[in-house]
Amino acid sequence: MKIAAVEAIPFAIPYTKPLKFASGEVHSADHVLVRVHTDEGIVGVAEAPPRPYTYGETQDGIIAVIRQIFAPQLVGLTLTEREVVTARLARTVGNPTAKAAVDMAIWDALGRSLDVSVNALLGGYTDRMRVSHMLGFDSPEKMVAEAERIVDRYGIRTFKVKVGRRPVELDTAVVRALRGHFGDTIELYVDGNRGWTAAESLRAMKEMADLDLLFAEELCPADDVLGRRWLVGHLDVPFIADESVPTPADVTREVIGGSATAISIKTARTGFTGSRRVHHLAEGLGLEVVIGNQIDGQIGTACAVSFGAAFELTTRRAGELSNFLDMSDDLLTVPLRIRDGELHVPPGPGLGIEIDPDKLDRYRADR
Ligand code: MUC
Ligand code: MG
Repeated sequence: MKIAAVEAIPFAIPYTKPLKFASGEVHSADHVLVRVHTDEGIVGVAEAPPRPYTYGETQDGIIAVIRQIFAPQLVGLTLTEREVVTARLARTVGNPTAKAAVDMAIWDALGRSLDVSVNALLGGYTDRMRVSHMLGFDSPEKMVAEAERIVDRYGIRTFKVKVGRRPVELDTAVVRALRGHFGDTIELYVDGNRGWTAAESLRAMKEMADLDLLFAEELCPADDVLGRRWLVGHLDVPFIADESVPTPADVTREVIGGSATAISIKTARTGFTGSRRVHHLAEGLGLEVVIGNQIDGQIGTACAVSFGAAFELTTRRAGELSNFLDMSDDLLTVPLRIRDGELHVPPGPGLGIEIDPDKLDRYRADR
């Protein structure tokens, strides 16, 4: 079965609650739906979420690179030639979410053609993950109220608190207020999106030393090479590399250089093929991993949970699988549901999801 066409369709779905963090903010899911068509009529899907302030990709740029550069190199390959796909995409440096979406849509098509789930193809460790929710910038009172809503409504008990690029005292007050309100009934960690210097990061982490944080993520830029190494050496919690590790080679560089001690695996960034490489590398090095979220919609979240639930290592920690809760709608016929703090892998072949044609019609941004 051969790849006959690769489609890239822009869509836009407003957020009911915009997410704000140190490197940007998101008010609308201006994503790209990627569909891989085979010559036998099977269609695999995935979504690419552009994050211009992180990787420089835009919705228009993703569409252009898929249509003009990637699709012509992939048409005619079979669904099982995924390493050929990977090698061809790797000729282009960058464009991580465009590459990842193409890769995942091919895996979805493969699963559908074999009548097997992608989760089973990848490893099939379990069918669900515990969920971690991201709390964007707001006042301490509003962030505690939001966490309370998420606990009550979805049973989620792990929170990643966005910090950085605003007064350090405000960020630490948020984390202190959350711990004060919930006591030891929730897990907490912080993500700076490169918003602090190394010295600010250490000051903040010392100030929060009594708050029992699980991790610190990307508090300062990886390009502050010695500063970040110094910071990581002074911390007594794992330091997660996120946007500094868009490829397995970056993981090696950051970890061997002493600038990271844990890894965020984002299927939106490394697809299934690259995420598997990152997973195996992390396992071999004995690193903690967290399934991260590139502020994915439900298609991307189905990808993340299919991958995260496929391996033992990725299920040890709650996965970031809930950003879609802040969106006003989505494209799936059967929406994802988080219950009792868990998200199940959608049942069925491939990713187990279907695109609702009416919803796609309503939200597509190319007409
Ligand atoms: C995260 O973990 O950083 C925000 C920016 C980005 O690139 O990803 C999100 C979430
Ligand atoms: Mg992050």
